[in-house]
Amino acid sequence: MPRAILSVPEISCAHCASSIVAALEPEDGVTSVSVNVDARQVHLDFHEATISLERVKEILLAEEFPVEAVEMVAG
Ligand SMILES: [Cu+2]
Repeated sequence: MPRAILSVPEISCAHCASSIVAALEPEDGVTSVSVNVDARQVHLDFHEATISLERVKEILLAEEFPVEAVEMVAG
């Protein structure tokens, strides 16, 4: 299962983190979401066959958290 680290510069506080988790966690294909506020990163485990990274970016953009960069890590 892929794991992505998304750089999201707009993350500034715990409220941002809970908004992001609330937006992504219910989505089919998302198995784990965590937010590192200090690093302004979202750590995401997901099933690529069910949800694309592009869809994840759209969801975050709709919440006014544009994704600046994506790093894929072994998962
Ligand atoms: Cu905030």
